[in-house]
Amino acid sequence: MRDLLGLAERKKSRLILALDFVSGDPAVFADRLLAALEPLVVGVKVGLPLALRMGFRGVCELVERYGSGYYFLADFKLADIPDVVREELALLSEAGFDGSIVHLFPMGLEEALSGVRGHDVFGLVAMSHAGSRLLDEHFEDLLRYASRLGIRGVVAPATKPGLVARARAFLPEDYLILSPGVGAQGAEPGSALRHGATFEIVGRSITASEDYYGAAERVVESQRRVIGE
Ligand code: NUP
Repeated sequence: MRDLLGLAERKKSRLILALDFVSGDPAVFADRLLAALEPLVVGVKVGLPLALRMGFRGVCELVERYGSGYYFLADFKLADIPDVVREELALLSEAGFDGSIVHLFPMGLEEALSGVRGHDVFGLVAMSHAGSRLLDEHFEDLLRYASRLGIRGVVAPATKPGLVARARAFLPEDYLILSPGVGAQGAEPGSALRHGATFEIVGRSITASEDYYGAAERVVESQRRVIGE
């Protein structure tokens, strides 16, 4: 399993690339991005749209080909009965993923999540879009639950920096906070780090850019100004 913080130190970056939307052949597109962005990007978050376009075998090949340079995170937002979540995590781990994002609202996941060895779990405690009322209303509950689970960390939205700050203040120190919503959804690069996030998840503002290397470089430069590197 790849060392997320070790890779971040080495690359002096806190950027996790979200791969959802592709143009052209998905395998060619992903290949081109991952071959170029390794110096800047710490982790690659694979979303369901990419997996549906490439097929799961294609995703596994990507993980195998680029596994030495990136931490691979599966964002399939698992939300099921504990036995099924346990099986999903075991299969994603077997496929080479280092971590997965899960919904916490089904609750009762203690055993399912603690049984996963060598695979990080990140729980969603709020979502980045404006209408996520139900989750946001239960933010404190979800945070408390996340902190009891002994997982690797949480996903909290860069678009709602107050929630990132509250998550940082509440969670155990060793919990990581991954923040999506930077770029296409409006948050500025570096802003979530300033509020206590450990990593920023960025998708379309890089993947849809003609100059994706330049776009990633600008994100990482902003991040370096915050983390002082
Ligand atoms: O609350 C969330 N918001 C969010 O955007 C939780 C997420 N996991 N994401 C994911 O982050 C979303 O699925 C996408 O893969 C990425 C943001 O991409 P973009 O808006 O930077 O393109």
